[in-house]
Amino acid sequence: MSRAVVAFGANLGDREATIDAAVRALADAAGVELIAVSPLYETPALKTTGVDHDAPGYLNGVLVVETVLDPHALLDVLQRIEHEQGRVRAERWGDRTLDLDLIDFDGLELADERLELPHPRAWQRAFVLQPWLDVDPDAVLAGRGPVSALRAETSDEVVRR
Ligand code: PH2
Ligand code: MG
Ligand code: MG
Repeated sequence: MSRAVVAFGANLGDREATIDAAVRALADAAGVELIAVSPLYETPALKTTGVDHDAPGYLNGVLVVETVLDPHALLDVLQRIEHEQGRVRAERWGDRTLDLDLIDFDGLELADERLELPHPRAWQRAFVLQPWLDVDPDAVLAGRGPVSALRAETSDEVVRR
């Protein structure tokens, strides 16, 4: 059994309904057991050009799962759920109905053409670190250290729902 942290984000459509459906789909996926769901946070859209207060805001949070799947098989499940929830892949960091990102998988460090673990930008995003801390105050990000210390260094705005 492995333990994985999955971050979710949505900034188009009925964000909460989409997230609810995604959480249910992940809990129902073969070989995946849902362990924890974080509180939801309202966060301004981060674009490649910086924070964009004119873009629709995100609802962000994280899920903890236990799984018998390997990281790539879990990624397949996440991408299937994104697709089912109407995700269209357009521009990088563009608006989306649902984004599911694999953040951590048993503290594994790997990088290939499909997947980088841990998620390469998680360490600097309060919208990932804060909900992760809520469900696991002792969490550690592989290669970076305690999530609590990383969170203290971030300043992007997260407002708990
Ligand atoms: N995800 C992105 C880009 N920008 N901004 C917020 N607030 N929340 C996100 O989840 C997010 C983002 C790329 O995945
Ligand atoms: Mg993302
Ligand atoms: Mg993604």
